[in-house]
Amino acid sequence: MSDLVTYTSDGELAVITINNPPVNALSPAVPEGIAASIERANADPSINGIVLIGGGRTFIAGADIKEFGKVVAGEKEEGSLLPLLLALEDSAKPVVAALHGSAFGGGLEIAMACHYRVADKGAQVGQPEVKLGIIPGAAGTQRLPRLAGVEKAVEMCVSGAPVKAAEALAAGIVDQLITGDLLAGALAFLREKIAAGATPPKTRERHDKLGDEATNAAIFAAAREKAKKTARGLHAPFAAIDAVEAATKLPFDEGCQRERELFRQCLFSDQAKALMHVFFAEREVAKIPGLSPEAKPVAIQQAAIIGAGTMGGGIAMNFANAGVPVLLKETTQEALDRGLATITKNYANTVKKGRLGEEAMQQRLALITPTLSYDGFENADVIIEAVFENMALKKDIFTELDNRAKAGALLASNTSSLNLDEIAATTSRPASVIGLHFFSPANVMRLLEIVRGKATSDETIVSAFALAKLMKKVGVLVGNCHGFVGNRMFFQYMREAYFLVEEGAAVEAVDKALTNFGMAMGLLAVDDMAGIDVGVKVRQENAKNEPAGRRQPLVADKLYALGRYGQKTGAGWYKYDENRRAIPDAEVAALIEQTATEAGIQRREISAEEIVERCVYALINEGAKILEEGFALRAGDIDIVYLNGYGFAAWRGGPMWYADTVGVKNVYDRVCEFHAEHGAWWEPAPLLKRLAETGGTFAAWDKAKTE
Ligand code: 3H9
Repeated sequence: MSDLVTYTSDGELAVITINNPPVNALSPAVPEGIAASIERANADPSINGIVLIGGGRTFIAGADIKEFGKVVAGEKEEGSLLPLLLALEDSAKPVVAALHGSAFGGGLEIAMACHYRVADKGAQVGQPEVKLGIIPGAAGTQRLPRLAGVEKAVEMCVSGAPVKAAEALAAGIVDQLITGDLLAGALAFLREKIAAGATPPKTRERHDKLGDEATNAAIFAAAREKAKKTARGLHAPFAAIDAVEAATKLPFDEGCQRERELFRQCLFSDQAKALMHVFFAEREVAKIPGLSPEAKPVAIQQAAIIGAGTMGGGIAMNFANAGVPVLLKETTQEALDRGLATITKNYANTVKKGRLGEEAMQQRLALITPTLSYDGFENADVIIEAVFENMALKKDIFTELDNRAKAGALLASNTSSLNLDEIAATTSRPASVIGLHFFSPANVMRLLEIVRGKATSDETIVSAFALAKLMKKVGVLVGNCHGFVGNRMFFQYMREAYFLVEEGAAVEAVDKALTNFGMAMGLLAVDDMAGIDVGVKVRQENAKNEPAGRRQPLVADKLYALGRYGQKTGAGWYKYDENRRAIPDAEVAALIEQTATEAGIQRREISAEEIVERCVYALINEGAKILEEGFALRAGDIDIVYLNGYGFAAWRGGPMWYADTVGVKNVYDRVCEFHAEHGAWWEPAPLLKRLAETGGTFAAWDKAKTE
């Protein structure tokens, strides 16, 4: 028997326990161990029923995702769970799956092949495969509609969202909820069934919930329509619908074969590889090599924020949402009132959408204490400065904080561009100073750049990561360079969009090429949303540090001069109707053409492919520089920044993963062409060159660094 699966008995019942920490993923020895245990129980005349349960914190979180990588790379044969599932379902002795934690993916598929399912109240079940770019591959799309009905099965397989135990009970996925000890409850449940002489039901033989053709057709059509909007560019959600449809039209075995075909198409796709990369990159990002294991995060019981503007207000909401009391300081009553009014309006909108109760809103608001003084700051465990980007002002604030904050408190700046070390140097405790770069709207965006200064201590870093977790954000450690990781790359990315329109691409053509590629928004629409005035100021600031004589964008400055600041003024690169819908503007097209002609820029047709290459390869080239200079720890970290802060499509894996997908050499060759054509902005990153010349990848570079 494998070590990962143990076999014990409780009187006349066998208990099969899976012990494959941390999440009981289905590494090969697990299905083997379960199969052997089922056989043993069936061969033992003293046993008349079987409980299958997970040891540790969960039932089974699904297939081992690492194994998929090996299958796709051809390093390993693809196994199938189907024989095990049939063995479970055909077991002469009844089998009950006892669920706690997560029964996800292959875990739920195993549970559905058992005759009964009982669940701890806190358990969750789900088919999250689409989030990895695949679909259930062990009859999940065939058994789930038989238990929960077609509509629920489609919803679960297409969204990948987990379902809580009570909902799973209502849907018919589980048969009973257990209060108290799960194993004892499962044993009692099974004894009752055996005493009643019940015939163990086989899910695959059920048809009562498979619906009729007309109703099902409407369900599938609606699901496909919805997926076109919510899963733009993704293949797996559509494959999941096809597979559930097969359950309604084909006998079980044929349905399983169809599912298998669709599963394999997805598994070997670039989308699945990219999404599995994202899964692991999200978990790697919090692992910081070299930190002292002794470094422990400070407990965050009281927070304080300076500045109640858009950023400060959003950050205060993050604390309130996490149940942490927060002081919110401003310099005038008027600014404070304005800040609180915005926070209240934001919460009220969430209540209106039905995503928050009125009482919860009041509780959260009550956690935010507005103030005009520093009183109470001495009790704060974390203080975040979120005033506008002015070094002198920030230095004054940090001097004040140094006098007031208690020892060990985290002193953070939300600067997006200023030198953190200079800010830290005004204090007597630079080890406690860190950058926390939130993205707007700070209460919504998942990304948090954690900026490590020269003197930032390990304790401060682990505390910042703990804070990110508390706020349900993904923290990424970055170095203290201009623009840090995200914006430093964004400058290059946006610049290419500006240049492309001047060279002949229509504004809407640039945006469409990028959204077709998978970006959440086109870059020029982003510029209009963020504010052309903001972009111009940032560029003017950047230009001070750039070598003279480089080509600079021209049209954005002209839009600024015309007062076309973007959405907020109703016009920017686009004009906007009363619903803030972007409409292409002939005036802008004329302005671009005139500006380009005056500057002697040769205008030409530009393909969507070139638009994507110019914008995305600019990101990759800068990302490679950042990596080699050590301002990001891993290429995967850069991907996480772009996926969570800049609307890069997850199924592309992020810019650095995308470079590997296209082939680093191909990217490098194109960068060299752009360099020859467009000059110094395109100086190839030495790391990109090296990887291209040695057949390397960013993924391998990451791996070599962590080994
Ligand atoms: C599938 O089942 C296909 C089937 O149809 C069968 C076809 C044949 N594999 O997230 P955490 C690791 S597809 C390998 O931090 P949490 C994870 O990397 C699968 N490793 O914990 C991390 O490692 P490390 C469908 C996995 O408590 C550690 O476990 N299932 C897997 O916040 C802890 O993870 C899914 O997609 C895995 N399946 O959340 C479920 N899962 O410590 C994916 C986790 O070295 N998993 N690890 O960084 C999850 O959603 C969450 O991990 C879970 C726990 C909710 C379970």
